[in-house]
Order: sequence, then C-alpha cells, then structure tokens
Amino acid sequence: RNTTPGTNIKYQQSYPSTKQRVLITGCMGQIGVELIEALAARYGKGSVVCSDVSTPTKDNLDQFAPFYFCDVNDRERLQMIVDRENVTCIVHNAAFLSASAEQNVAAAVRLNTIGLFNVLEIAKRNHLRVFVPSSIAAFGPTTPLESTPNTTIQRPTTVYGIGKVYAELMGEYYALKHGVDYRSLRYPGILSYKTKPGGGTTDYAVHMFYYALQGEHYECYLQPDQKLPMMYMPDCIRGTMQFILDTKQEQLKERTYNIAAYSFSPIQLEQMIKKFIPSFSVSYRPDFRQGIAESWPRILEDDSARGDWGWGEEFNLEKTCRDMLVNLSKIIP
Ligand code: AKB
Repeated sequence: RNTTPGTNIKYQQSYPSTKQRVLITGCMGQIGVELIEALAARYGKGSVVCSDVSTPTKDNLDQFAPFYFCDVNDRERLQMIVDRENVTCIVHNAAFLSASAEQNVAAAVRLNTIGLFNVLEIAKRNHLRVFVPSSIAAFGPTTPLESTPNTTIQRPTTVYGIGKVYAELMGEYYALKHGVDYRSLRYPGILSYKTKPGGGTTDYAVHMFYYALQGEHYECYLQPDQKLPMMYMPDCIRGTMQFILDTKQEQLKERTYNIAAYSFSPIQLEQMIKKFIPSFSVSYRPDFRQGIAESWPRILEDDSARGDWGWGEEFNLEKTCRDMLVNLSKIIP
C-alpha cells in the first residue's frame, strides 16, 4: 500500500460536480455506452464528450454527441478535444480485449502503451482526473487464483493483461511523480444486454443469454467448470461512478482496486438459465480462450474496495439472470 498520497505532492482538486466534463474514449464499447447514459442522467448531457475509432450511425448519432473520431495514439487530436471541450476527466476505455488482443498483438501493444501514455501525458499537462479500467486479466497463472487479493503476484500471460499491468503501474507513477489523480478498477467479466461485448474471453456468458432466448443451441468455447469472476452491468456502472466521482482522494489507499460480485462456471450459468428456459442446451468445445481463462482468478477478493470507499454489489447471479432475460426478451424478437 505505497500509493497513499504523499505529503510532498499536490494532488489536483476534485472538480465541483456541476463542472464535470468527462471524455470517454472507446465510447461505443460495452461499458462506454452505459457510462454515457449514467453520466448524462446525473450531470446532464453536456457533461459527456465521446470518442472512438468507429463512428456512430445516423440513428444513434445523438446518443454519442458531441462525438470525435479519435485514435488515442494521436496525442495532438486528443489534446485538441480536451481543449475544445474543456474536459476535466478522461475515462480511457479504448482497448482490445483479451481474445482479440491475442489476434492483433502489434495493434494491441500500440494502443495499450502509446495510447495509454498519451492519455497520462495529457492528464498531467491539463490537470485531469483519469480512470482506466483494469481487469482480472492483470493477473496470471502464478497469482493465487482462488481468492485473489488486491496486492499479489501479477505476471499475466496475455498481451491484454500485460497492457493492464503497464497501465496500473504507469498510472501509479504519474500519481506519485506528477500528482495525476489516476484511478483504476479491476473489472471481472461484465454481463449486459444493451451492447454486446466483443473480443473478450468472458463474452460467452452474454452469448448464452442470446442463444437461450432465440431457442438455439450454444457451443461454449470454455470448459464447463471454468469458473471466473463476473458482475452485472448496473453494478459495474454504479461502482465506477461512485469510485470516479464520489470518492475523495483521502479515501484512496490504492490507485487500483479489485471489484467483484460473484463467480460462476459455464455449467453453473447454463443451469441457472435453464431454470427460466428449460429447453436451453449447451455443448462444450474449448478453444484458445480456455488457456486465457485458466490463467485468471476464479474468485476475486475485493475487501479493500469495500473497506476504503464502500463498494458493494446489488445483483447476485439469480437476480442478474432474471433481469437480463426480462430486458433481452424486449430486444430480441
Ligand atoms: C475479457 O474477457 O477480455 C474482458 C476482461 C475480463 O477484461 N471481459
């Protein structure tokens, strides 16, 4: 616990909530979309600035306005957006997830090093708060995987995980050396129905709901007993907002916190969905993603987040399944 604000460092002040102006990179991703909604609901539509490397369609342009096409590897463009929009905080969500990073190693390394470095440099120069999501992927096979503590061995064996450790350490460095208000949460797999996840190892859990509701058989790419930590999106968004916006610097004893809700294996999820849709069927054919999943925590211990800033989930697995199915059935014909 060596990241407590030092006495010789002047940390940036929290901005009055009415002046929040949050830039979300990777805004069209699974978490970005819902964070935009939550920020707009709380601080007004004008509090959010969106950027991504894919562009919104005519139909959803309004949802992402103001929108900037921006590759975060381009520092000048990032700086231009920060200046033009009077940004006070960057939520840096742009990333390749675990499975797609393994298939695009060079691009993933670029985004996770140059892109992240650009965000930190801009935060330093412009006195911005920065939130960068980390992940259970920041751990590896030599980590204690049954109840993974906040501070432990981190030797990930995926490109994505290595990028997350880089971000955690660089964020801590910028906090200690330059007083940047850097914050990060290690997310588990996130279940959601508004936007489909893409390129992750935990995505199977969301896929199962779609297949079940469409009356289709699902072939799972993980082993039936491969337990992983997971969380429902409303908890993820509520926890993230609480951590970024409501938690004071003085409460932070870490820069990066594990947060968890529950863990389950594919077969446990299959059985839970079958309680609601008994005809659902799953078969198992593990591929390269099984190797990734095996290197990650099965259960994440999050006592520090609970103790330091009051993290707590509201959804257990059964409540999550019920809510997912109710909401998805309104979307899926
Ligand atoms: C992935 O599966 O890559 C992500 C993650 C756990 O960070 N959902």
